[in-house]
Amino acid sequence: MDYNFLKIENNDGITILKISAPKSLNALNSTILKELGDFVDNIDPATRVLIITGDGEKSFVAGADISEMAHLNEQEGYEFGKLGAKVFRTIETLPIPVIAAVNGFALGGGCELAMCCDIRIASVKAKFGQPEVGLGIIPGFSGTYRLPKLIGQGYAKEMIYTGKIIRADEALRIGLVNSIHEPEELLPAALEMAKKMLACAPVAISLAKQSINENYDLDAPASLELESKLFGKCFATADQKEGMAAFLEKRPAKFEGK
Ligand code: CO8
Repeated sequence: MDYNFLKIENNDGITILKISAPKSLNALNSTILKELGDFVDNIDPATRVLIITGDGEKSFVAGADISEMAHLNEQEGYEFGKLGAKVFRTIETLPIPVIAAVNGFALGGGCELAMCCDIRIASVKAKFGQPEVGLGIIPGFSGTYRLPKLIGQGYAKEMIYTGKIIRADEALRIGLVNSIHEPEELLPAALEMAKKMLACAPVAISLAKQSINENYDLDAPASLELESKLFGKCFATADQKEGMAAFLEKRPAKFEGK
């Protein structure tokens, strides 16, 4: 599929994906969502870390496209919500780490896109919010599911019921982002984090991600059983043999991702 709204750069195992719709501050219409869905469904197997950011200096993603949503009926609204939820769940369950480098507005569907990524880092200029109730809708791309899990119900409800927009330093304080950076240092910071991940065993990272993600919805006994099973799986990998041998032989490990 040719992409009109995605810019993709591949660099030695790290892929940078930029959402690019400058006329609408990178707002997500159904075409962009479909492109994003196609991209993640067919992600280059050489990609070991994905970084998602917004094109331009002002916006990560300013939400779902309001001009497209304005005319939807109930069934179409349901289908649009399902499309966004499906694409974002695919991103969340990719077997590789996904870092959101939030360079500007991350509102509505933009905040929801950032939240389906494993890790969020932000420019000091970034702004976050779920302003949907001001438009007569609710967060519909999984925001009511993920925001309370990330920052707790109390503050999530305040953000969602008031539609308030928060700055990057507040997003850092409430744990919505891991770190904040000067705008020109944001992508370098994301790349530096990605490179640290590249130095580690890919299968182990993937299994750790699976364990953290699936533990969300399990009770303690089931969660601990899942972790033990995935921990056991590590011992069936060449990377575990190599990682431990390298430690004992006092040399750097060379992981093959097997
Ligand atoms: N949709 C469509 N167009 C947009 C959007 C958007 N979300 N955001 C910005 N734009 C457009 C503007 O209309 C404007 O276009 P034009 O130049 O043709 O007038 C252009 O981008 C530039 O925007 P502004 O002139 O408004 O720029 P400002 O710097 O003055 O303001 C803001 C920037 C604060 C980001 C402002 O544009 C704004 O408030 N945007 C809307 C933010 C918003 O409410 N986002 C949430 C949308 S709802 C949502 O995401 C729901 C997700 C779940 C969907 C479930 C479906 C069922």
